[in-house]
Amino acid sequence: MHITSSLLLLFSATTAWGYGWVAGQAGVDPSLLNARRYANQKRQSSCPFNPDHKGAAPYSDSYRYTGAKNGVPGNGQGGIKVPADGDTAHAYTAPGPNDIRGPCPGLNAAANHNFLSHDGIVTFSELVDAQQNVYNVGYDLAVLLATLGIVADGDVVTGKLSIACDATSRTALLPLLGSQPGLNGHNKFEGDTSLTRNDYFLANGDNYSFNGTLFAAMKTVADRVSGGNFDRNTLAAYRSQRYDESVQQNPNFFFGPLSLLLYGAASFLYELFPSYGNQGTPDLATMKSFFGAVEDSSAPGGWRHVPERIPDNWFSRRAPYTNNDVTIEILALYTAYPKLFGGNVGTNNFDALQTPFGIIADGKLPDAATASDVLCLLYQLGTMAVPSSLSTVTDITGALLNWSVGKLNPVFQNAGCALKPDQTLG
Ligand code: HEM
Ligand SMILES: *[C@@H]1O[C@H](CO)[C@@H](O)[C@H](O)[C@H]1NC(C)=O
Ligand SMILES: *[C@@H]1O[C@H](CO)[C@@H](O)[C@H](O)[C@H]1NC(C)=O
Ligand SMILES: CC(=O)N[C@H]1CO[C@H](CO)[C@@H](O)[C@@H]1O
Repeated sequence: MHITSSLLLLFSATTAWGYGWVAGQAGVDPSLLNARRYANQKRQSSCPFNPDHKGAAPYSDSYRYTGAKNGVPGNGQGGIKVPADGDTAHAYTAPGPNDIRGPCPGLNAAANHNFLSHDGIVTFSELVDAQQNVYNVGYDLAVLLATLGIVADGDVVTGKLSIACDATSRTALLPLLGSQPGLNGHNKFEGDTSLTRNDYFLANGDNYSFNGTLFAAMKTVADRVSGGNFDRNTLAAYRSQRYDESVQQNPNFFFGPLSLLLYGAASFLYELFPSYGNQGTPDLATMKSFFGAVEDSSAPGGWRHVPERIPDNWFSRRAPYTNNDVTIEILALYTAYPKLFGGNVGTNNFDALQTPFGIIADGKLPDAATASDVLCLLYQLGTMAVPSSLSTVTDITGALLNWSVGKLNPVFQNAGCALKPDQTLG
């Protein structure tokens, strides 16, 4: 509790998640970081607005999937056809110009099938239910991702999150508390070295649009490494390549502890996207559907973007994909090509993180790190993240921590991590 508060103070001083790590390092020009924050503000002014906010399509008794509903855990039994035959409420519906879609293909696809609110303004419960019912993400991981998403980029008072750009007027109860940037907010949840999205700095602040050149590059690695499959070997090699490109090209490259989540997202390609999950094949056809990639020789990189879609005749993975499973994959992907945490202070001029954080020391995960160490690190990140709303008001600190501790402690009960006490603040 004491440690957490001082970390929070440290972070709120620099305002945005991530910058705190780099700003204090020797040789860092903090004005670059501020410039980036400005660009962020400017970009957010054109967030689409759909006056017709419907909420996710309700689950009927005929089509229950895992039974997850209103935030209540499902039964973890997958192998279910999604959307089920006859479940017209969850049929594919293309997003309109006023619907928000962002950097996450998994959430975009779920929204395009009304498992999340079609306008892209989603709630904690919608996120937890949809991850279980569509992909058979385990309840524990579904809660972890939804909590990290909302703490970092959403509003803990209303429990709402925009899956892309800043939609504060719709996610915040009190706009006074500041603005919530949505999942596009840089270096909160969204980070550099994404698979198919540009680094924020390299694309004038567009870190959320699908980039056909990057999709083509990922396919090239799949062809070279795994006979065209997007499996663990492919993703490990391609993530390593993306990191190296960022070091060489992006003077503002930042790779903090939260970047471990990007390894988790990479594992979703071969653990969640194939029909029957890890029992299916992570082939090109599957990736095309979930990433919304269409071959088109006139498009950049030869790939045009269309809305993300669950493939026809697709089944969710049989066993739930749990916190334990994902951290095993994070560690496997990382250790195949270990990378330093830290940031660039200029093009091809990388400073490793000097300050130890959790199990991270000397800028890297130690060789002896276990999946459960990684999981506890994620817990730590989830219970100390500074929401964007803290940029103007700092006295909701306690309530915010209480919120995420309250969400995470129940699912971390048996994870072997040192849990923070629920605080009852007067
Ligand atoms: C509440 C749950 C979730 C949240 C808040 C979330 C958020 C995000 C964000 C912010 C990114 C961008 C990270 C970056 O590359 O900079 C991302 C990437 C990604 N997400 Fe999610 N996500 C969630 C669940 C899922 C699920 C269930 C799946 C798959 C079934 C998924 C698949 C992916 C993939 C494949 C990427 C990488 C895209 C790329 O790098 O091109 N996500 N997610
Ligand atoms: C896509 O990514 C490539 C490789 O990083 C980059 O050269 C190109 O400018 C990007 N395209 C867009 C439209 O951002
Ligand atoms: C803290 O969270 C608990 C549940 O986890 C809740 O009962 C309590 O009211 C919360 N306190 C504050 C001040 O938010
Ligand atoms: C602000 C910004 O860079 N917007 C760009 C987002 O990406 C699309 C297509 O990738 C461009 O058309 C926008 O100009």
